[in-house]
Amino acid sequence: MGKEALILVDLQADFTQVKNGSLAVPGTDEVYLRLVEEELRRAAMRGLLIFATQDWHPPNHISFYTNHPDKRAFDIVQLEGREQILWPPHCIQGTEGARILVDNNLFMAIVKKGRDPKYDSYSGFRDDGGKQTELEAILRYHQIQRVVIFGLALDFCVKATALDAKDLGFAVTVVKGLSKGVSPETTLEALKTMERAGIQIREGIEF
Ligand code: VGL
Ligand code: ZN
Repeated sequence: MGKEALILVDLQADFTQVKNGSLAVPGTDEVYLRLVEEELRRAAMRGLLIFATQDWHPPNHISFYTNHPDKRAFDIVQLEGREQILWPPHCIQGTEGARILVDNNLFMAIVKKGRDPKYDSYSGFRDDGGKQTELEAILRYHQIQRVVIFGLALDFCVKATALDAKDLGFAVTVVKGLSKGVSPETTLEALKTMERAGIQIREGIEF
């Protein structure tokens, strides 16, 4: 079946209800967090490699509505021809809100994204300006052929990371039961888009 790795996407305080995050995703309660950590521990015990992505924005990041005069949270603007949703400030580098909420030692690497103030980066592989992170190189180094992806948010960063992984030639599974979306409509759309792209959608991790 080829070598497999897990990628946990953006399980950070600002995206969770437990920590009263600025961009809390529905369903991110204590039960969800415990379930994810338990599954990660099981995977680690079986020797699977686990990676994490971490949204890591400077305070002047372009995706924050506060950096656009007269805009409000969730407004949509055009930036260099791309649609950009303006979010509440979140995951600011070196703050509580940016912390990953499970044991950080579970990860072989934590890949930070969204560090360039000028570009957003839903994908763990590259930002909207096309600049790559180190994630692909690390997976190739470990000869990974299949990635199992889950986390937050299913309709944004999980989706973008999964689609890029597929584009890069990895076999991709997204674990729906360990992911949460910002809204039901965009979550349904994301699941359809990913399925059409040849990504497997699973309820749980299969060992
Ligand atoms: C995300 C919105 C803004 C995510 C990151 O992790 O899905 N969503 N930045
Ligand atoms: Zn972000």
